[in-house]
Amino acid sequence: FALNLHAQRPASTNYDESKVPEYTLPAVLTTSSGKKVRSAKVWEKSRRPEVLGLFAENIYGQMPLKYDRITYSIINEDRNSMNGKAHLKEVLIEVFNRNKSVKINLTLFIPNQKTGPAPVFLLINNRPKENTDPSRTVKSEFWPAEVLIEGGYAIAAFQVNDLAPDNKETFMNGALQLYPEQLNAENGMRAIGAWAWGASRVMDYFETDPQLDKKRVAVTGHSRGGKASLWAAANDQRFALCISNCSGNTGAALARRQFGERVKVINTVFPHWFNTNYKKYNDNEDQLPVDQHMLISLIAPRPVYATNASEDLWADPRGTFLSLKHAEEVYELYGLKSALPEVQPELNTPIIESPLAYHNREGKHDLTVYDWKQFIRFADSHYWGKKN
Ligand code: GTR
Repeated sequence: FALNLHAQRPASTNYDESKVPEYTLPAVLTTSSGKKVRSAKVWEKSRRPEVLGLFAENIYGQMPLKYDRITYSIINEDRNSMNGKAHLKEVLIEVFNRNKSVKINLTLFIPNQKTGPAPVFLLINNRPKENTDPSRTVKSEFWPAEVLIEGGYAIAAFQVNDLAPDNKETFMNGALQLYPEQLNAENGMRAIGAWAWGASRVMDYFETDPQLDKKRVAVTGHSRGGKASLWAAANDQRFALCISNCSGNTGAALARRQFGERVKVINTVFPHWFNTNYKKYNDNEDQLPVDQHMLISLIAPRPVYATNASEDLWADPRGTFLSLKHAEEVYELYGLKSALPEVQPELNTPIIESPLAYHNREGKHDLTVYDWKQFIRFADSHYWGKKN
């Protein structure tokens, strides 16, 4: 997989800061009719829906909201997992629409030491299922469930293939079965949209579980999963926090910088991730009516944490930091002051006590225990004002 992945990176990829072209970002606070947005009220009433619509139309596709029925069954449960520290629930979520259904397998650990409902981290898992092993025979840094339980958090995950197999030939064999009209639409939902849709169906389940604090659910993802976590939080305001790890192009990084991965490459290698309209922007980023700072802005006033790894220039760490910076003006409409510095922080220096949070970890493109420990600090500080 890794070898293959690097073979798909063109020799023309730019990693040189001095070769980043000059660019002008679309103004997040100016409506399409040229009106300047000066209040949270006007943002929410007119500009926010417009921006959300532009992302759906040009990139991620529509987000279907209706379905006929949803059922939840606990298929396995252990009140004494992790040596009594956690309550394991394996939940089968089945969503029905027009005589078709999709099954989402959720793994969930809830801390036993907690009085009252527990806040939750939900990972949109784009790695093999073993990374979220319910039996804990396999322990992975990618989803270090014990660390989260120790920190007082419930931890949940579902695998993206349940919603849309990550494959250009078979991605439609999942949530898209419920919405076949999406497939023929140029602005229709595709794989990343389906994964985000799945996160919302998991949220539907969380709302029914009295052991969980549904006002404190963080949606998290790594890389392609991190693109989906941003899109999920933009659409579904029930997510209290959004964390996007190494999400790069069409995730948290600015497209117009044309640094590392570009729109044409992502659309060529992963044609099933985004809608058909997005292909118009191949080698044509400047024509996009949005850039990724506007996706982050859609999540305001809820906190967003975007992270990178130093060796992962493909995901443009600097472009991710700048994207957060350009979202600041939307948070300011809510009276929220970001603590991000003017220039990209040093490696391993998380800026956490801020509605727009950032770190660039030393090392490779991955999700590690270091990252998760920062996510816990981020949630602690936003939920309980706990200082680090
Ligand atoms: C790469 C892709 C990136 C990122 C990554 C991943 O091949 O170019 O956009 O999503 O995969 O998901 O690990």
